Amino acid sequence: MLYPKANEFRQVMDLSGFFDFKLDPEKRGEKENWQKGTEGCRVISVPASWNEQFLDTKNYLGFAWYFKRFYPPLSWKEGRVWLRIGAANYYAKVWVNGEFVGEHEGGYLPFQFEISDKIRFGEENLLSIEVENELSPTRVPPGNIPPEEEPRPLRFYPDVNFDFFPYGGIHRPVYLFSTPKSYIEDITVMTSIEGGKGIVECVVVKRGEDVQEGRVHLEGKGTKIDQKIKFEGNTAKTKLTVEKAILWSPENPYLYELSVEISSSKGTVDKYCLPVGIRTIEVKGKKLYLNGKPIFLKGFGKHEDFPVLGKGLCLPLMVKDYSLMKWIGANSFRTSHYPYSEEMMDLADRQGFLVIDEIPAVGLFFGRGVERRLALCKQYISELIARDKNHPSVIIWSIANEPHSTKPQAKAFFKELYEHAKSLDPSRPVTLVSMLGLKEEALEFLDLICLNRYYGWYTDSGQLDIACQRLEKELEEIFRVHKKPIILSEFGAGSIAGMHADPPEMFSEEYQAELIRRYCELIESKPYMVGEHVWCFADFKTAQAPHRVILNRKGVFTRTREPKLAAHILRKIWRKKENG
Ligand code: BDP
Repeated sequence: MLYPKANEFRQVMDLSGFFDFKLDPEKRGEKENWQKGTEGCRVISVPASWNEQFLDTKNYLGFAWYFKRFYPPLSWKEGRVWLRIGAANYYAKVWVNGEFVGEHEGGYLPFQFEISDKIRFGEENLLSIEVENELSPTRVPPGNIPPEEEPRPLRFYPDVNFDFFPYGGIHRPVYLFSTPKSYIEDITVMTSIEGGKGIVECVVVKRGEDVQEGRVHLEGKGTKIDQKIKFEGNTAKTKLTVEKAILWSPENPYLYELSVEISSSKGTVDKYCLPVGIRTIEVKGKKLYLNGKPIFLKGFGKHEDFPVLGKGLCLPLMVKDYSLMKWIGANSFRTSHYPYSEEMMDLADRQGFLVIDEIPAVGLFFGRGVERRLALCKQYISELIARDKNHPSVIIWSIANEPHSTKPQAKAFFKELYEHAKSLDPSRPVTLVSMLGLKEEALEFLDLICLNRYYGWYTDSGQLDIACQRLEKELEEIFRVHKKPIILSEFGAGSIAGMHADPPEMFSEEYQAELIRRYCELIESKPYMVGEHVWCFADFKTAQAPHRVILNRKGVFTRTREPKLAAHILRKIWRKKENG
């Protein structure tokens, strides 16, 4: 799925901004034809969650409607017109001028529909989007699970089976864009290295019978390659060889520019440009290799989360987060616990961050409705790989976070997801982020192991000596059994900024800093450990429960991005390593 980009053949119109908005708690909208517009709306901003824009929507879980009036440019008449929504949580239905155009389940991946036959040129058009964020055990991520099916000592309000706030609404941009009638539907790029040469394999998929051929052009420092492509059916494949390739890496995130053109007998009909980073990623023995060299991941689990915006895209915040991650010496992060925006992935490519890209499979359980959850996870994997396959920054796919894999069918469930991901992308390692450790049977077939541990916090509270002993013992055991590289994908402690204690005590900045320091020291002493991701980058909003103080406070930055003591300590640890 290609991100909408403008050039001489394609135009993009951003519909983000103010929309008309109306809650529909009784689900009357569709029956009463709100798809054609309705009275009594208020103004809402898109992209952003609805929860904190008003006083009465904070905990709203239900149906809501968004309306926008727009004029498509007359110059789009000859081609095709598309509508694309970056993400809407959780379920969206779309109408144009009262006519249904499509629907999408899942809150964190883009969806698009061709609307050429619904649009009216020279007139005002109406876009209506119904979004609904009810919690249900058969959704992924799940919520409202009856206690007898999934016993939990602490339940959140709202009743989510995950530790972040169930924000609702249109969270990413809404674009109208045009393509020519015959157009480039998809491009897949895979890179490898042979000696000093970079190999760039491209697969181009087109639509349009009049198109039989085209060209691919790759350009960069000292490189200019131009190659003809011929379509067989709708697909054309080619392989480009870059002599003396400049490899993409965190130290030098070099991007070549690939441009693909397709042509009919009348000449070029469509074009699409894509940045390409030439790199390899591989698990071998107990190490993870980037471009054939062992790499150690330093970084965080994060969230898309900020006051008022909720989970809405905010570009300045994104730039700020990357600058803080650079400042602290991180080289990577995990998109815990759902795919982040496409804009975030573009910046990761440009700034040289390594990303563990995760589907929204958090809080999975294996009771009733498991088939539906499996189908959804497969859909998310397909959509995520289609969206992010061309990003050099993405080095690992994560197929779940902390599943409650206590039932026997969990192993087969994850085997199916693992094989699905591998069949779509054989070039990247696939993992699952586990809390069960050796009891997680999927560790047998995953390419590498991601483990979350909270010794010294949820267990052995306040006792860092014991915590570190337990961690060491467990890591050694897991490696002895599975002989695979391990990333400690979550560890940390809550701290309330400004709270101090000496000797360190839970919730003080000192305790959080000391726990993180000791964990890092231990992790870095083990040759099979290939990464440390602190939980969490910044404090974030959760649903309400007795173990949360308005926010989850495990951020090394506050929710508004002020550094806590742990940030300064991590900076010392991570920057020291960088300097040798
Ligand atoms: C882990 C989860 C993460 C939580 C974290 C915590 O993966 O979503 O926020 O623990 O409890 O279990 O802080």
